Amino acid sequence: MKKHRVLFCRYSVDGHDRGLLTVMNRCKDAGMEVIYIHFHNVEEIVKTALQEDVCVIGLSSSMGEHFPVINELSALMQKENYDVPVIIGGVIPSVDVQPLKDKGAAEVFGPGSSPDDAVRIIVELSKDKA
Ligand code: B12
Repeated sequence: MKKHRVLFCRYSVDGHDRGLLTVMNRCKDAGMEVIYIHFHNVEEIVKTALQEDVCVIGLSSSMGEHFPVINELSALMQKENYDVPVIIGGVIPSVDVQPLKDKGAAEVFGPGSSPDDAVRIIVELSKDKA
């Protein structure tokens, strides 16, 4: 399998990393290249994604900042004319899933979601780019 490159990020001062670490390890086990940054703003996220030429951006948000981060990221990506699928996980209420998708998230992984499903979706989303 060709390597899938994924950028995982925790936004701002969000220190919750247990779920994200599980997902990242599962991705590595599946043969993906994983790049991980944390405590970054959206400008740094987009800059890193471009530099690293990633197939998918995976955000983690557990401090109730999922709407601001998706809004800011989508706006910046549009401005830069940069198009790569963005997925988001973390402590996200189920009622927020569809609104997040409407705002640009390709998929949303809340509490109790399966890391194997995340791997499967990432492979699917990056198949044209890997
Ligand atoms: C453990 C925990 C902590 C630990 C974090 C340890 C660590 N290294 O992660 C500690 C004690 C450090 C902590 C601190 C704080 N916490 Co806390 N914490 C929790 C708690 C109890 C569990 C989170 C967890 O680990 N769950 C287990 C993992 C496996 O699940 P998960 O994170 O949801 O991940 C799953 C999916 O979401 C998915 N996933 C996650 N990210 C991503 C990313 C991608 C790309 C993908 C595909 C999937 C994915 O993968 C997992 C698969 O199932 C939650 C409450 C809760 N019920 O969730 C509060 C909670 C998240 N914490 C909260 C708060 C307020 C804080 C503090 C501000 C408390 C304080 N006053 O100091 C600080 C913040 C510190 C900081 N700077 O971040 C609030 C957040 C409120 C909000 N959303 O608005 C919560 C919801 C508690 C609450 N009910 O109030 N916390």
